[in-house]
Amino acid sequence: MKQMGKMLLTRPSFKEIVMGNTAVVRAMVEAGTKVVTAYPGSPTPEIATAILSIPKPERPFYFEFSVNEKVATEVAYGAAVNGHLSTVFFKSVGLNVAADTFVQLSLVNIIGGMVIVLGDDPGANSSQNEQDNRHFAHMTYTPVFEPANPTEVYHYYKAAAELSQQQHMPVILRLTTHVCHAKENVTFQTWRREDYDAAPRFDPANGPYIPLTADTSPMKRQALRNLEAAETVASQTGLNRWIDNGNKKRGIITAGLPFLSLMDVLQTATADKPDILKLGVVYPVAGDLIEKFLIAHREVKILEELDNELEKEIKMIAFDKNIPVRIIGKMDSDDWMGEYTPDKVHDVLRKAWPDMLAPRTGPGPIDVPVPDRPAQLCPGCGHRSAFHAIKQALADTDISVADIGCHTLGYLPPYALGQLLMCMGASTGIGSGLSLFNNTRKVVVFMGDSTFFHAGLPGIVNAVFNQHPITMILMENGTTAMTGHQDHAASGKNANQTTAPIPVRKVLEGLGVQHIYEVDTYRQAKLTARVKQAVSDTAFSVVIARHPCMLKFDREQRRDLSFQRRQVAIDPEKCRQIHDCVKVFGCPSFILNDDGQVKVNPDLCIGDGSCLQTCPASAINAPKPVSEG
Ligand SMILES: Cc1ncc(C[n+]2csc(CCOP(=O)(O)OP(=O)(O)O)c2C)c(N)n1
Repeated sequence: MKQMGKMLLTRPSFKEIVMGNTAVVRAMVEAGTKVVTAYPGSPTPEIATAILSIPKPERPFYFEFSVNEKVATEVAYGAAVNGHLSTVFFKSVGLNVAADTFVQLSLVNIIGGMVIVLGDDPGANSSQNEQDNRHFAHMTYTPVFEPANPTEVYHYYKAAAELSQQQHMPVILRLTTHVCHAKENVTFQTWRREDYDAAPRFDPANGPYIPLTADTSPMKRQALRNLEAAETVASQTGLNRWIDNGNKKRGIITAGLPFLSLMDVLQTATADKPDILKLGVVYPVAGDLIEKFLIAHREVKILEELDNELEKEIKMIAFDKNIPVRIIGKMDSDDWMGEYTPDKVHDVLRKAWPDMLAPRTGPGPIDVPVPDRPAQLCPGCGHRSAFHAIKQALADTDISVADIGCHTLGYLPPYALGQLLMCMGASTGIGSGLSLFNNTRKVVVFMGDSTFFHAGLPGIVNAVFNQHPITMILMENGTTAMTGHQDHAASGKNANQTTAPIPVRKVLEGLGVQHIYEVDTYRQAKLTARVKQAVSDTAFSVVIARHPCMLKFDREQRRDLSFQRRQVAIDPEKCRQIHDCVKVFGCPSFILNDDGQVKVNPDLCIGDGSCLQTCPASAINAPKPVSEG
């Protein structure tokens, strides 16, 4: 058993330095969670890594990557109404995909309990936006527990599971990027594997489970009653902490990462430290506790990342209870954005109370100049070879639509393919719209193979059904590359066993796509020819541009001790310093020196040779074995 897997099943209490994403898995084990589902997305993929480190026979719960967040939510819900404590986890924007199911969860009697672990992404480190999913909680009367560090992740998951099991309602454990990835020495409690009665306990009499017409009102009433009960729990739970610094004038109400940053910043306070109310349950808030805190201070600053959800709740309490307190919320647009790092919290607090903190001196960690590290495709990436070839097939005026995945990076120079981007699977629909009233500019859309199954199919069906004459380039690399190589429906493997791959081509044929071309992306001339042909088709056409993810392939090869590394080299005799390898093909393995000579970076080149065809002077020598120094 892998080390991490062993650790996660350790029976006696122990201490270990772990990420929030690992701590939550131990909490799942201890809480008796029986079903866990997910769709990969940063900042949560390491939760799956930790789960998969426990070999399947030892794993105390069922785990799957579902094809998208909505299906993952439905599988977890189905298990929960059958009596099994379940959990679904995904990234912030995943909730948009799951929403059509998620918004009904609070209406139904979830007898087994269900925790929704969300990875929100303040600062949009790896997302299309920095949406604050607390809004969804308010809309659906769903409680939100928000930890600040891995220890809290561990305890809060268990508390969320308990509340969910008690009230039969969904509970959100809201993690953010920092909380997922921060490491801490966490003390874990003992765990005993209990005998589990897995008998299916679904009973329609526990319902109604059909939220329709006359039943929706009583169901909503029940959801509101559950929320009230959750507020009582929120008030009584030890998850809210009042830190008394003896300050009768000033207090701060905060939660999550801002709390940690606040503790850092207050070390340099030049005035009396304010009292702090750190909320662990951020929705519904503990009304009585907040009322007492407001009464005890003349000024209260609300310190929260992203939107002003706490501020609104707290101002309502002050208004309703007629409490004479100055509540300081968001002060300008900067306060609404980004992660609340210590520098940010320093600036936000100084706006409220300039006397409490001296101006920041010197650059903060985020102001320190660092070399640019633009996002780029890996050396040997099949997507690069594809973009290089596809560019030759299109006119400058043609329109290309990107989708979400590693291939999104095609929008960057030197390829500049993908002029619009929205969300997973959206490229085909957007491209279809762009093709209307447009007889002059070809429309090409990109999509990855994981996305194809996740949200790509409806747009394709629509294009076939409504006869939109666009070309889709399906960038098939056999994996969900961008989020760390999770398997998908065409991979031939799921999280638990080998499985028959669902071939993309057959799916397309089944959907009625008439024009399908398949090319290995390393065969650039052929790919260019196929794309030219596809864009001249008058119906919806698909080019399957296939090449395995080379990062995954290369890593797997290197595990073999007899693996011999290979690299290309530039032949200085032949090189005419045209620099297409750097400026047109753009592989990061090539370094352009000041004297115009091109060198190969030995740390980066994987010897795939996809660059050879791009040099007009044929100055790149075929990959040769390199001796390890
Ligand atoms: C709704 C949603 N869920 C998850 C993600 C995280 N995510 C980013 S790209 C991607 C899929 C990438 O796989 P694929 O489409 O095969 O393209 P590849 O990266 O392999 O080129 C995922 C799951 C997201 N951005 N949005």
